[in-house]
Amino acid sequence: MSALNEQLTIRQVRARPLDLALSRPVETAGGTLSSAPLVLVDLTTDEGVVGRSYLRTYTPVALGPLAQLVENVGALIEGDPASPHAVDVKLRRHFRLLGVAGLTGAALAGIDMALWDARARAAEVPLVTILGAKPRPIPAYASLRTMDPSAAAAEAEEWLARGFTALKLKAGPSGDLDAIRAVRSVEGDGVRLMVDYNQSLGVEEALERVPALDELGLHWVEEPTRADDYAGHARIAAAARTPIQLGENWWGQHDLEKSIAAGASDRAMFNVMRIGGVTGWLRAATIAAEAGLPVSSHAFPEFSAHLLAVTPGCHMLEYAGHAGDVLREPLRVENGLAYPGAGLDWNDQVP
Ligand code: SMN
Ligand code: MG
Repeated sequence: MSALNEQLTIRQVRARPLDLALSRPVETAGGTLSSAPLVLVDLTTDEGVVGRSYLRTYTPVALGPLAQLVENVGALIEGDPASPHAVDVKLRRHFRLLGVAGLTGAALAGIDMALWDARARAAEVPLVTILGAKPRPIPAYASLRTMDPSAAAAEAEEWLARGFTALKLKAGPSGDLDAIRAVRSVEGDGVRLMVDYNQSLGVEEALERVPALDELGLHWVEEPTRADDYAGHARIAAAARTPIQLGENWWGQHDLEKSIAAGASDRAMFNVMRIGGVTGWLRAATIAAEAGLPVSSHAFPEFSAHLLAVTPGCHMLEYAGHAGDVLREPLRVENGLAYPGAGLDWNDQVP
């Protein structure tokens, strides 16, 4: 099996834009998502193995450009061995002058994830196995889609009835306390609650508001202020007893390093598309472990379940199955535990 793995050669990278309707909009202080704009990536090899991944652009206006970029980048590696590390080095070198944040970083991550998926398929094992661990269930939390206090409380009840024991509420500069109290009122004992401000507070405002939440025993407060304001977050983290969570907006391990150097957060949260795909996640996981930061995931639960299983300081998986409808086998989550699955396959509705 491993011999086949060694021999895989990249034939073609195909990327298709798909603006997936969501059954329920996702509200955040950074805007409401009424659809999930996805780029579906299929990486074919000469040996017939296909690796797959998907990317998210959050706004449909970036969908076409990202799909085109993924295919253009794919053309640079046609005929190369399907080795994620070698491809990572080659593509980073190619983009040294442009940089590897934003759409470029997303495109590289999508190709990296598809390469790892291809390797796992060629070896006929789940991704977690080729990364060196046994598949194991990962503690997961449900991210609420609604911010209005009574709607959020009703949604929390649905997730608790499904067996989740950890929830995340998105909040903004107004109505946050009402929503937190409303969700708390339906929780039983032992339920963890996290609150995500999605960068919506000014630093001075957060310095008042976040320490005032300390009495509520929240499990973390996420991105209270602008994601790249590491110094601002460090001041908030020093002022609050509640742990501060950052990371979904880190583009690669260097942003993580800047955040650690500033003492900006008590926890880390990787988004596999921004942190650099599977290869970038593994690099970042080592750095986070050395800094003693527990690591959770942001979005992309299907890949994250495998990655968290090999991440020292694995904390929690964010269950936000926004892409679930395009997958033949959506991630299995039972009683608040996520089970790393097989590779991705698109369902029959995907053209
Ligand atoms: C979030 C970000 C982007 C889309 C949906 C939700 C949020 C989270 O920051 O952490 O879930
Ligand atoms: Mg967030």
